[in-house]
Amino acid sequence: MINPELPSICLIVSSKEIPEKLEIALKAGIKWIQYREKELPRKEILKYAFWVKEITKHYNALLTINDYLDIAITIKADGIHLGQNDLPIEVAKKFFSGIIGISTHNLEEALDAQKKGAHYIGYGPIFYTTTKKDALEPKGYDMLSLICKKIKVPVVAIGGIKKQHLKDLKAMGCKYVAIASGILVGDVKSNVKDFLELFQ
Ligand code: TZP
Ligand code: MG
Repeated sequence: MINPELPSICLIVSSKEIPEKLEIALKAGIKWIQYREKELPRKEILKYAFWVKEITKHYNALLTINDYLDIAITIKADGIHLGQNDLPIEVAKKFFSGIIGISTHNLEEALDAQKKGAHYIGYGPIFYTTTKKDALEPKGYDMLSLICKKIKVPVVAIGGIKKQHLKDLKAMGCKYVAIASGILVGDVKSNVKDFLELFQ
């Protein structure tokens, strides 16, 4: 796979949002879902992953799976998202021909992921977040702006991003964001509408 077309907004969901909030978001126009589950046993995660796959397929949206390559392969997901402590990208590439995204937290990690063939990188957390339990200190805008300039594959900004940040993010050349609470807390339909209007 070479340079997949990625939608500009990735919505991160867990089992808590399946199926209601997930379906509202997709109906409202979200075209990229990442299924991310940290708490459940693997068997349960697989069940939810099949369910998300069915729903995203219905809405013609892209689906990436966080952490679990075996599950991504089993459900025929479009992509896998791996952290710095997950399976190395070189190994994932041997078994999976879909989209591979890598979480990064500094320029070195971003350059390394790009060199090893990541199709996109995640970078963050940009702001404070409670969604990720072990999130690092917020990185702010400056390094994001540099990373967006230096990295050729899509850079997906993540962590605490809300509607009010989108204008600044766009202005610094950031074309992709991954969002959980900014869309999932409150009125999902109207949040999606605002995000699409402000960022697409
Ligand atoms: N990785 C870095 S921050 C984060 C993840 C999964 C959480 C994103 O969620 P939110 O609610 O948009 O901060
Ligand atoms: Mg991970």
